[in-house]
Amino acid sequence: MQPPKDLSVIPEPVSVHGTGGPGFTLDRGTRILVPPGSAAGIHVATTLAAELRRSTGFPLPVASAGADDRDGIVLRITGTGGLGDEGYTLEVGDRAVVVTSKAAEGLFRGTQTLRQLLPGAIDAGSVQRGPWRVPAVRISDHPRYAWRGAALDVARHFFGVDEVERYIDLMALYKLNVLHLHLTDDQGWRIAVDGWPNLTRHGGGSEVGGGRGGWYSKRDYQRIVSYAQDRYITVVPEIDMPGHVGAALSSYPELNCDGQAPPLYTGTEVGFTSLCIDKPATWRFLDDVIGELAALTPGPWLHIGGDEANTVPDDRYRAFVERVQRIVRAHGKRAIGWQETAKAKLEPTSVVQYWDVRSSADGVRAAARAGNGLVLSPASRVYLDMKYDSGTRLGLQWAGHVEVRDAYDWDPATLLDGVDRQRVLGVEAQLWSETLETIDDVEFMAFPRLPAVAEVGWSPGSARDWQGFRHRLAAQGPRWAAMSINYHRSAQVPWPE
Ligand code: IFG
Repeated sequence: MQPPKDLSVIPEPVSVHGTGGPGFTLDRGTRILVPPGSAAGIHVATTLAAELRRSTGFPLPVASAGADDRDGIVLRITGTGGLGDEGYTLEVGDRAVVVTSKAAEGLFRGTQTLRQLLPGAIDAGSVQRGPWRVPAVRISDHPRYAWRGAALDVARHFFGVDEVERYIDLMALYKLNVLHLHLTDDQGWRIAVDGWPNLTRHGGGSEVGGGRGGWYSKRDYQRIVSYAQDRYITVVPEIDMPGHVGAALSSYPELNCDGQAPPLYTGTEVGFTSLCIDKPATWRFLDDVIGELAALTPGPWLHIGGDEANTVPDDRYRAFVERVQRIVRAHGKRAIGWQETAKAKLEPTSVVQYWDVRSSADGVRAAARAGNGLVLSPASRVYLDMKYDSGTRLGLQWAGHVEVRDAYDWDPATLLDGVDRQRVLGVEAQLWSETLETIDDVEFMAFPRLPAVAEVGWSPGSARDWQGFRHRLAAQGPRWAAMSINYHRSAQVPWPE
């Protein structure tokens, strides 16, 4: 049976069927039932309960499901199933909503769909009037790509823990599962390193335009990591090297070839800095930084940057990348680098992130042919710091204007010809902060384009079409208003009045 016409779930699930009947109504007596003994399942349930209690005012107790328990929101973990760890089924009857998955991660993804099946007011931060109806549907769903990322540049302008947690909340609603934090650049160093305290004490104290900057203590960084983990989002920290290192060079004279520490840079040019590749101090520095960051990062990846090292000759660059990969491996992590790193001999587990649509992708193709995985971030599609159009106050435009449809209407499987589809691990939206100073700025550039990229990463290519998406996007407007998201009312989307 056809699902209700006004259904708006983003990303579009693999399959949605109407099941007839009145559907389910959340009320004061609703309980959230979890598999007995599953700590992860209980965690998913308590996260959901907290969100639903806030806007309904209902008690929504979390309880262990008895064998004959049928009523309420029932979360089930099967431990098996072809939909994978992130896949789930969601069945809405008149007495229960049942979310079933092989693993707790899939339950969490399914609860994001449940949120979107409820009226947008369910996501408000205060008690709203119901009724809280869930339409009678049966959904079976699982992601197309394993890597569905969003990158946030906290180096050009610093964003505090609360602001990063807000961004994580917005990512989670659209089933994104990788947060790439661009922690270091010419304008700022944002993560404390015990062995090199000046990196933050000096290098963290500024930003583009000369503002006060800021940085994460190890405790702050761990808060971000656990907040992300609670939402099944993996943090991928980036220490950009050998270029984009002005804040580190300004913090330690010995890192500079001439022994002189330049002043902190507050402009927005790129490509003019580099580590002093032949100095022993540089390699002590890199081993300490990578080692301390790896110890703080539960995820398997460490991003080594590698972009725009314009002052480094190719042979020195290749030797640098090859040596840094070995350090990353020695600290138990796998390297991911921008597409320039494909010039070097990559380790089998290293991943190449494609971004620069102005230059040849032949190196990326060669890496894919050699078996390396790719993450696709084509700037003309997913660089959300690009202006929507010439009227956008914020943002840059070196890759052109990126409207919502540009971010949506492309296929990662066919973006780069001559690349085996199996090599594409997924997609990642970038948000560089040269022109972004507040979380409102971040939200304006990320919404509505981030949900578009999320659907590109999650939904089957066959299920995606721009006309259908733009209407589902419009129906998210009231939800974003309820969440106080400062979104751009793109003229491409038929927003409800
Ligand atoms: N390219 C630079 C970023 C940032 C960006 C702004 C990459 C990999 C332009 N490198 O994107 O640091 O300046 O759009």
